Amino acid sequence: MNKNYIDGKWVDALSGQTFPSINPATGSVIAELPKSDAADVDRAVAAAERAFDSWRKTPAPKRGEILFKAGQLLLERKEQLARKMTEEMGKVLAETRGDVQEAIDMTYYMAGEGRRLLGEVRPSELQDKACFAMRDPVGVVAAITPWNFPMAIPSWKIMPALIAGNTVVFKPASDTPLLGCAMVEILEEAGVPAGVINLVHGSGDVAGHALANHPKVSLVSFTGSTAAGRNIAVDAAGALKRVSLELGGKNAILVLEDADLDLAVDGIVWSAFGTTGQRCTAASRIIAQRPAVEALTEKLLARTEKLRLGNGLDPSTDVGPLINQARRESVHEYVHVGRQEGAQLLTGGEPGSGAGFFYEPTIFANVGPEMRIAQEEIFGPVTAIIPVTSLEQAVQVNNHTAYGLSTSIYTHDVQKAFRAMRDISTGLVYINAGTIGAEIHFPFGGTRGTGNGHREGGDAALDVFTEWKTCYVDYSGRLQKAQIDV
Ligand code: UN1
Repeated sequence: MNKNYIDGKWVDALSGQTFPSINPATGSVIAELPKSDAADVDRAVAAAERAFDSWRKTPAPKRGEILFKAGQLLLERKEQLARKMTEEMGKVLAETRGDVQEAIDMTYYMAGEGRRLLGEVRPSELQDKACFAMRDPVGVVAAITPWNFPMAIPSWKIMPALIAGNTVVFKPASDTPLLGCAMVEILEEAGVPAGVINLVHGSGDVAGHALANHPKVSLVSFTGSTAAGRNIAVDAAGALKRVSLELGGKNAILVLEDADLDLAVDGIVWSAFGTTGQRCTAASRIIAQRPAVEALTEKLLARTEKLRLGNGLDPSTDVGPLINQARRESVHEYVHVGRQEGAQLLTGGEPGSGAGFFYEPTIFANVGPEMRIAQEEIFGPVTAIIPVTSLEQAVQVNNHTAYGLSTSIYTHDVQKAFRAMRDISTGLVYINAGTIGAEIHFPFGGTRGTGNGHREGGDAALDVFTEWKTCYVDYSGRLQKAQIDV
């Protein structure tokens, strides 16, 4: 259903307006979706608010059974969802299958939490008194998600929110609305009651803004650009609204002189050009120790020049298109900036041919750590080789950006690997693997401008979607006073 989903019904925007979903590999319109505004958001939030009391009282294991069913439906439809995702978002089929798999994993994982949702039990300092802390849902959750992981990232937000007893208003990216519909159809079919999950399509500026600012929304969980995240945080501060932000990255792969260069090149190609560089975990910097630079560059260049651009549905394609024309212009602008800064363009640097929003995999060499292409998130298939002399310098350069999501280091030296793990200041660290490929049952997120201190995935997600309630039960039958000397 290419519509909004509010209070268990598929509906158009109240204004009757629509916007197109476009296949980025062909430029053609594949669907029209409701262009929602504050009035639609109001209805969705009201439905979520009404549904909250009965959902929070539904036993968590029962909520888990519904999520388990949703996981099964995702699994059954994995192939068809992956194809639809390639059509709407552009990345190659192997990756869209992975995206759906990540949603399956998260859904099953959170279904299991229905029989756990661990709290804390500790002894009381007083006799005949019990103390424990349990997790309460926060209320109506706004899930505002990006287009680069159209099923996986919504699942990171919606599944922990639902298992914890929250109700949700979901605003998927306006570039990937059909996958948002598919996710909600599955939740509906799995038995999520009316009002518990609601879907509102539209732009971030109008629908997203209205949702994030709605006074009845208790928590905003947002993944997207740092600029948009900052605005959400500023707006939410006045209302003391809970906000969980997952924002940009400027991730690096550190290649030390002793590294297995073929293995490193595998990791670089996958992390820099997979998803056409459109991951917040993408490797847009290669910080290489000088003795390794020449051989690494040669091998990387040879591999990169073999990559085939094309429609992600074609099995021979390695790299799909960028999501839209605006992104392509922005990537091209960064290539221009890199040239002006004096970096050496080794390969790529041009839009691909055809009607889609293709861009050639691009490598810059001799990049200085302070250049804009080494500091700013490009979100495209562009990576920059930065030569350094030592591990210490590599770590220092790595840590010195406005972001702090993911770092990888290639070395066989266990001492260096452990020093790097100690000193790298990003939320994710990989040893002898690229910067992408986080698993859903561990904390995911980053330091500095990558977020606001929260993590998705694992138990950490539950800390975002619940609030602690501590209960003290005095069964002594007399007044007992904590902390007071008798
Ligand atoms: C993102 O790019 O926003 O580790 C998320 C990874 C994926 C998730 C990426 N599992 O790259």
